[in-house]
Amino acid sequence: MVETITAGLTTLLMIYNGALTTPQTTITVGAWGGGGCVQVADVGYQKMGALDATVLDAYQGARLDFKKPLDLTPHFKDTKQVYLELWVLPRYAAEGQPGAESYRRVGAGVDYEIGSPLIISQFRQLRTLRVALSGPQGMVSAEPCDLVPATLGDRGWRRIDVPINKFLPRPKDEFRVDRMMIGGSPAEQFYIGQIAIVHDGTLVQARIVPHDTHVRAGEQTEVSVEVESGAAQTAVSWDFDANDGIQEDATGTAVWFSRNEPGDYTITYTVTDVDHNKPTVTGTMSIKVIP
Ligand SMILES: [Ca+2]
Repeated sequence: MVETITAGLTTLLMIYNGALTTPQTTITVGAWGGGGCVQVADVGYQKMGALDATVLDAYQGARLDFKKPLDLTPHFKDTKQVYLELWVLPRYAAEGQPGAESYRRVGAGVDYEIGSPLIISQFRQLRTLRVALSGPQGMVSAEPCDLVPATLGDRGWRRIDVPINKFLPRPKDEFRVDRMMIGGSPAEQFYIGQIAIVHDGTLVQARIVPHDTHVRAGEQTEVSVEVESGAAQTAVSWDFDANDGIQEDATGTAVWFSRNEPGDYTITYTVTDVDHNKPTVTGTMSIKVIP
């Protein structure tokens, strides 16, 4: 079954969707090293249930064993558009949710938007995940898998898309998986609501946010782009003066532009897929610096 889960992404293989028994396999969960993983009934409005995972470091965390090995062979062939996707929710964020109708601010790192179903939740500690897959043909692992803010979903659930070609070493031919291990650091507890193999054929798109076209010499003005990149993580680099070539004067989706010399400046932005799977996007904007 192929279902659309977010714009441009389609599910190729649902590995875990809240229940330990799926049409594909039966899953047993447990600890990997000193970590832990148990199935729980209902968290953060996730109706189906979730995995309650504890990771200690990159080599200790959650373990999922598949009774019937998952055949990932086809998904490791076309690696530029295929991702292993996990939906995760920091545990304290779910515990703090007082109810759908009464969001409130509950301390550093957790912002409940009043009257909106969107809850922005940061992990307290966890910064990177490490995911390993093993089976008769060996073991592959991907690290670090960054928890980037841009992949926030509804109600604090966070989408982590790990490019399949980040898993090393690359399987040669057949690749069947009977165990998945999820570690991370620094240590944290979080819920896993869904694990799937997804396809993303979309391209990176960048849109210039309206900005000042004139600025006084020495004064700052903000320039920014809105980036849509599907499952890919991107980085934005800026050059403030195309006359002397393209360098990196600033990084980030929104940056401050300032020049001391009056004149017409061509600003160039470059949006790069950090995993180099999607083509780079560049564009320019103009600003006149007046005396
Ligand atoms: Ca330049």
